[in-house]
Amino acid sequence: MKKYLIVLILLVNVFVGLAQEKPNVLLIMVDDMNDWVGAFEGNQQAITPNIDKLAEKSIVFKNSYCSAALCNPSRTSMLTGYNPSTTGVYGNNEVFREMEGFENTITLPQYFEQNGYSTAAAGKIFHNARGGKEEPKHGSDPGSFQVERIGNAGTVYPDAKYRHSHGLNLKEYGVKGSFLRSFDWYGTDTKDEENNDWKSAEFCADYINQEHEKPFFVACGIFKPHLPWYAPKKYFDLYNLDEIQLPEVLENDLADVGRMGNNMAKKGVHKAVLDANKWKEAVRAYLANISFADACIGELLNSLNKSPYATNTIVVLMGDHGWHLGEKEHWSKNVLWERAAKTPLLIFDPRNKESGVSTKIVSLIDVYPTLIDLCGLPVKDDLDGKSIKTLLNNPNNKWNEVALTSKAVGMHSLRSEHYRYTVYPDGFEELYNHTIDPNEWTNIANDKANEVILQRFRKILKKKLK
Ligand SMILES: [Ca+2]
Ligand SMILES: [Ca+2]
Repeated sequence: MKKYLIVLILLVNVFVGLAQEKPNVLLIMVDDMNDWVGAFEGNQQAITPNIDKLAEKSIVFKNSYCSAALCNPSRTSMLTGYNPSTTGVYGNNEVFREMEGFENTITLPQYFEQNGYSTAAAGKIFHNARGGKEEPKHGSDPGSFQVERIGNAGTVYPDAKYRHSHGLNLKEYGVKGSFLRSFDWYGTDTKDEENNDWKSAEFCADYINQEHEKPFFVACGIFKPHLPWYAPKKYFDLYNLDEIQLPEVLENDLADVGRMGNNMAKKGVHKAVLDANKWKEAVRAYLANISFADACIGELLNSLNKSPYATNTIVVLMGDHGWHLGEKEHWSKNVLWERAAKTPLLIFDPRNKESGVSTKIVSLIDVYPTLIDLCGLPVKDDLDGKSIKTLLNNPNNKWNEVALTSKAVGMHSLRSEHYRYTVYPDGFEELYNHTIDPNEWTNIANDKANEVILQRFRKILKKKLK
């Protein structure tokens, strides 16, 4: 009798297991968004009510880092699950499918499709999977999504006469390349819904609100606060220019970062901004564009919450990397310091009773294995990251990981709980003690007392690069 009872209980468990549907996934990726978001506390002035509301019921990862502080390598890494040092994709021009051995990579959405999900995307998810040789440049890796709305530019451009109305003459300051054109801001006379990010949010909202037979994986790429900072004027008006607080900076901060570190910083832009007294304006423009991104995200989340899928959809929100606004005389990204390497990550799992903040060190490379884990898909054992599910169960669980951010071969940075270690191809090293120096002002790599710490980081890096 007892035997039969055990068999019966086992069978019931199997049927209950089969009947439980897999959760859906909504992944929101915000381009160039640093931690100037209310819930992430990188800037107290930031007005981001929609992300903050989502954060309240999520696990917020306040120490989350990208694999590379640039669109293509960061996104490639997150979506393939491989570090830049694994694929060789460090810049914006490489295409992972053209790298030897990675032609048939199963990307994150493809893995979900293989495991019974419908997939869709809108806006910029992949950066440049077609190598920029074909239009559309952004948003697509052929085969990654079943349904896709590809959109490139972020917003409606103002009339030509209003462009570069900030009056900066960047050329005079030795600034070159696309920055000359794109480093601009203006509060446009446009409605939210005329802007591309809003359309991407609407597309994803409409997709979610269809009837779904299979669980879905939908990715929404929000292009703002990527340059140029054109957003509807009402988002600029949220911030009083006179009250804008500037980032804390140290004079001659670059004195101890070496030749290559100095070369990374866009010092010309910083000088131009200072000379024209436009620092506050630029900071306000970035904040305004984050607020606009937040409004688009709110539109999408409100729609999800009203849908039949509100209670079985995991929401993951992230940036692709951070952004400097004058710290270390640098503007933009693509450097190995904290402000560029750190980017928001939060995960809302409606099944999770926990919410709160985790200060453990996590990386966007962990998103792929984490989502597999949360959705109960088979383990994919060739990924470089690690599931952070244990931190969703308890944000303070034991966790001793170190995040790797890379810029080029031989140019890497590691972030542990207390330190940032960076090495350049010429062997120059930086070491910052975050316990007492959160702005990374003082490079202590030269201090003989830190040799043991340096040796430990050199060893970790070697292991990470395999
Ligand atoms: Ca980006
Ligand atoms: Ca310094």
